[in-house]
Amino acid sequence: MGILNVTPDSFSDGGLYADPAAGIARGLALHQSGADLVDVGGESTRPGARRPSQDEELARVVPVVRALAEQGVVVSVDTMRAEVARRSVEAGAAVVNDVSGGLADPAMLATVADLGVPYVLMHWRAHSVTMQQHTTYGDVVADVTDELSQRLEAASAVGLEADRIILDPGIGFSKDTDQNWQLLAGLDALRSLGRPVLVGVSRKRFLGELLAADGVLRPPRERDDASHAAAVLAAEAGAWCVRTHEVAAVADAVAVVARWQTARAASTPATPGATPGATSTPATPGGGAR
Ligand code: PMM
Repeated sequence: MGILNVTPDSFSDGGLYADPAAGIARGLALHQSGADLVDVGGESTRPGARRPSQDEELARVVPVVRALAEQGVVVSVDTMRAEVARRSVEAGAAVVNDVSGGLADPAMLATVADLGVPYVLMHWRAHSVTMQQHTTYGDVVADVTDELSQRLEAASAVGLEADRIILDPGIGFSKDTDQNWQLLAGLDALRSLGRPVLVGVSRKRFLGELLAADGVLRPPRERDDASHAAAVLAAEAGAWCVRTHEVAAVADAVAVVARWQTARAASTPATPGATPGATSTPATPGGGAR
């Protein structure tokens, strides 16, 4: 999944693609670099970000979604608003990616149920302004898995069935650095919910902290090598999709992981009682499971 933030204020690429023509060109470039999905977002979710109005978000997102979809790009729309999801799908988006897992807008789950597209349901506790005040967990892996499971139930209750849902632990959202690492190391727990898992680590702060020198965080645009390593580890741990700013490198890297896994599967004797492919994959348009 290639990241296209058509915002003035995202943490690593804010302002670069705020102009629709620049956003469309970037989306096409991500597609040509090997992105199975291009994720178009019009609201920055960096800690402390101000929310745009719905009209601002629509004006940023819909023209870019439409132009990319018309040119054959499989687009997901990164939004917490049901109306933006609806208008984007009408403009050609194939997937709704909601970082709030349906909590920010009470109409979201029913809207997506009605739209009939796949839905990325991310773990979330609060909007960006206060999200880092909500990092209390007993066991972060167990609690995130449990809260996602409750969201699956909420989705099912309004007719959005689990077979259309992709789960995401929400790296960096209401988590401190250690909690992010624990979640990445504990992806198996999330996978036990039986849904494909999407992981977004690209250029995030916890990598900047890992690579800090003399107490100064590594800047976002100098975190790509670490982001790629984390994406590879997530893919190896069974992530179905990884979200990245640098598609070409990550597409090559996950191709290596996939080939490695195929070779391992061929050389490993079948375990009695194991269920191959226990995680079913939603029919993501154009998307091969990675
Ligand atoms: N992270 C960001 C935005 N959208 N969507 C999903 N599903 N998962 C994520 O981890 C995620 C997301 C924030 O990062 P950005 O500003 O680089 O887009």
